[in-house]
Amino acid sequence: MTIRAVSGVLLALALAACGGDSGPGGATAWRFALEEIAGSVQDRYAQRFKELVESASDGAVTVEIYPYGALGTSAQLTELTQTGAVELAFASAGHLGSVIPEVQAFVLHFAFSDDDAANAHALRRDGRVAGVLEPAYRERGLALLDLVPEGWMAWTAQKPLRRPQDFRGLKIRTMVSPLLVEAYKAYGANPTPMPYGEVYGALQLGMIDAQENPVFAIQEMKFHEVQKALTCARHLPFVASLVANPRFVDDLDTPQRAVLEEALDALQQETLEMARSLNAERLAAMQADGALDVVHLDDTQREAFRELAAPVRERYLARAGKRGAQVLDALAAELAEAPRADAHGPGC
Ligand code: 6CS
Repeated sequence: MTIRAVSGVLLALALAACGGDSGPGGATAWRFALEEIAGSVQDRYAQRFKELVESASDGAVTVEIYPYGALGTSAQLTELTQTGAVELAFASAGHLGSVIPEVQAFVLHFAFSDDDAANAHALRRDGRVAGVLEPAYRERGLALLDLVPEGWMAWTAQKPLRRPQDFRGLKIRTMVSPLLVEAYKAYGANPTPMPYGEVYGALQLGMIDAQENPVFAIQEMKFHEVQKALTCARHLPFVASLVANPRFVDDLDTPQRAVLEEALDALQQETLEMARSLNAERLAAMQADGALDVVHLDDTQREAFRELAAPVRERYLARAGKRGAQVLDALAAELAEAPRADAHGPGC
């Protein structure tokens, strides 16, 4: 979509705001903006959300999904949600750091466990972590509805990245949260923040050497076609937050609030499996091509990164203050209590 076309869509949305536009036959339309393209984890989540909401509301509510590219960058989607031009959007931790510094706990390497089921448990809607973050979102004009782990981040580059020395001088693209820059400087890399839509071109032109994303995204954005190796270090899960316009949430009538809550609760049971299966499927598809070298780091190799990443925690606390410390405490407490089923699920 061209910039002019995007501006046209934005203007139409701004004029239609806010609180659920009136759709065909008097149905209320909830606009839901994604940071990812059709077929992604966010798209699967949104399609299922649409199905659940439309069926439970008996057609009184319709959900309009806007995939990445329709409305703008992640930062723009967050602004559209704050103004009420869209009711719902995904806002990933990697892009939200300058708006909500506390959420950058989710980009701290090795702050989570290496068990994705335990991490999903710690991020559940009614858990302590979400409880600490809710007011932080509200103060910045966003309602936090859900925290969605989308899979392990993987590094892609022209070579496997087995040791911190492999990062020396490496131009690695990061999302724009300031703490991600600190995280990669700690490994000696040269981190380069940029929006998602620019990554493929930057890799192709050699403006950057490497990037990180969950496996499903690497495949659908075709990053593997311009990179030679994929390294799985389980250093970080990719965490997106589902946000809503606060007035939209506060003004929902009782039946619509129940429809929303039920859909979110149902999705909470389904998301981990949804992300696991998509990531495993896409990793297998990329490996079947034979062109990509896929490397899994063992615990000793991961330890070298963990040591270098540890001091970045202090930088997080300096940026996120007392509530930042509460987020880390809540995360540690949840992980300590989380049931451990499968320390190495499928995929990366
Ligand atoms: O790398 C990014 O910028 C993006 N990656 C994913 C998987 N989702 C949204 C985010 O904007």
